[in-house]
Amino acid sequence: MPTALITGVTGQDGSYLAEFMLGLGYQVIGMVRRASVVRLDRLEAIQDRVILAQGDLLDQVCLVRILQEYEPDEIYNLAAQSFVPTSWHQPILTGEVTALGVTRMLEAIRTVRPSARFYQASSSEMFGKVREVPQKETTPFYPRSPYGAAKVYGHWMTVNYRESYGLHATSGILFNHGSPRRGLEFVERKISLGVASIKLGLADKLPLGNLEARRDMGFAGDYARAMWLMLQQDEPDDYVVATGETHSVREMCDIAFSHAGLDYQDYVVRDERFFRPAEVDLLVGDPSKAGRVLGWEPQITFTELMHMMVDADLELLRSDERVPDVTEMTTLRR
Ligand code: NAP
Ligand code: F7E
Repeated sequence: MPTALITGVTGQDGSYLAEFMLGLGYQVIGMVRRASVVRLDRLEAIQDRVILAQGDLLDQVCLVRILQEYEPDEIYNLAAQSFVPTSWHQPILTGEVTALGVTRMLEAIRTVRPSARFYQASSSEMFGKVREVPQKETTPFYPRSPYGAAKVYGHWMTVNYRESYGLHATSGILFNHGSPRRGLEFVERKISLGVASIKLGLADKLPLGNLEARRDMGFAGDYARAMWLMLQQDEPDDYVVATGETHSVREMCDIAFSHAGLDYQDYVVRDERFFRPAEVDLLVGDPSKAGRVLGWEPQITFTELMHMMVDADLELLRSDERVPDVTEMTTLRR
């Protein structure tokens, strides 16, 4: 039974990847950082089958120890400070975790587990102010946030450890992907939860920032499969994972509100606090290499994703569960 280590296992992607790999027969080690209240909600269905290892990307020694103890065959580095607005509030932390954290893991691998295959969760945010449309593996980077810059560093360190030390180190350049498990502060989840709240009479407005930004957005479950496929290749490489379509935040609103029988124009209000110091206006990926080499293609369309998320949030709000209001935590003063 091969062993996989997943950092960021408590996150959206970590939970989908862990589920997928358990289904393939892997032993899954999930790295979890210490918190005063441990949140394993996304792992509820598989918690008894994932081995949890306490660790943090800020701590080099614990990474070495985890690799020594579990001897993983595959390592998926999904942990990051992943919310772009927070990266302006906490640029140093974002650099420590999202950028240097990659080097800490690569150094641990090089030192104690050089045979392991490594996956780095790179991001379309690296393309930022895009130099080419659509964006592909060879498109130059122009990050527009501390988060984007940190991901560029992590990407290049992955490439450098591959070329310098011969590690099987792969960078997956993933475009936006959501799901019912998406963090509440990301726009597609904020919209789906907003629609559900309005539909059930729990809110009457949805404050949003830039409605004209365009994103290439797929379903997280499809993207987890692509991560695994990348590490099954004989040679490590870089891959863009995307749908090839782009949609504005306005279109996201239209699709989500319409699904609940509502008109978004009656509820969405412009809120300056959600505009960013620098915006990424247009992302659209060219996933043809992933299709050709990995045989990967997305199964869930953008519209299906938005419908799935609205339905899941309606169900969530109809249950007794309390949903925290994260709005005030995620605003940005310019
Ligand atoms: P997410 O839901 O925000 O999950 C991030 C994970 O990282 C959580 O498990 C979090 O743990 C963990 N983490 C944060 N700081 C850590 C630290 N210092 N040490 C160890 N773990 C830490 O993110 P996601 O959407 O699943 O994304 C997964 C990865 O893909 C991230 O690297 C993200 O930057 C990247 N990415 C995401 C997208 C997307 O659209 N979703 C696209 C491209 C790339 P806690 O639960 O304890 O907070
Ligand atoms: O913003 C606009 C906002 O925060 C998307 C992360 O997973 O994908 C994600 O980063 C767009 C931006 O995601 C609101 O200005 C308008 O243009 O959902 P987001 P992101 O910044 O694209 C990449 C690939 C990652 O790697 C990241 O980890 O939506 N927008 N109004 C808003 N965004 C938010 N969050 N909230 C609003 O009210």
